[in-house]
Amino acid sequence: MSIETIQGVPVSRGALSPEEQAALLTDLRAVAQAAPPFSPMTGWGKPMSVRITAAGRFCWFSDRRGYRYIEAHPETGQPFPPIPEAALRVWRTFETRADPDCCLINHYREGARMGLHQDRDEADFSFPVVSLSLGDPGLFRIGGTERKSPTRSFWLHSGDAMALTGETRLAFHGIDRIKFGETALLAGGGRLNLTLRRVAKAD
Ligand code: MD6
Ligand code: FE
Repeated sequence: MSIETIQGVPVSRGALSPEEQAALLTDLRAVAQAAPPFSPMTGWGKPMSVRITAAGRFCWFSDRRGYRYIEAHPETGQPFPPIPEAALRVWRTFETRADPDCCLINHYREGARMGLHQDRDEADFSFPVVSLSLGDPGLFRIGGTERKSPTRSFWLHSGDAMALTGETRLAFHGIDRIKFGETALLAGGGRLNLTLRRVAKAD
């Protein structure tokens, strides 16, 4: 697996082959069965346009009280299923000190987007956040550590992995739009993004 630098971000294009993507998708369907995707509320009381669920110990959650990591599904009360092996393999190409304890799964349907945000509720910023894209292309925007910092963008395609690490670990980033219906990976179209991270301090 080769890692190139695109706009200052380490990216592994085609980190998963089409066959590996299809196999991972089967695992992700099982995750979604056990832990049904939901649309968290934003701070303004509007549901987010992406639907999310998770694998691993932690899941990101948001409601009118703010956002936080949770360890039980908000509807079923059950713990989240284990992180699929293929996702762990991708993480290990970027970070070998410890495995992630959270794999957020974002599902973008037609018109869904993700506003500029920082991921900064994890215990140890020396660990990266690793992202893996599946399905329709997404236009990823990244800036600096201030919301007003200048930004640059590049497309993430199915099977691409990348990491926010070092200088970019706390950079603002988001997804402006997806090219809905460009791939047939997901029945019904759309994009899945997995973000792998360590929420708790590694022992
Ligand atoms: C997405 N990604 O690609 C949203 N966060 O759908 C993220 O929010 C993200 O790609 C941290 C690190 C990498 C990411
Ligand atoms: Fe993020």
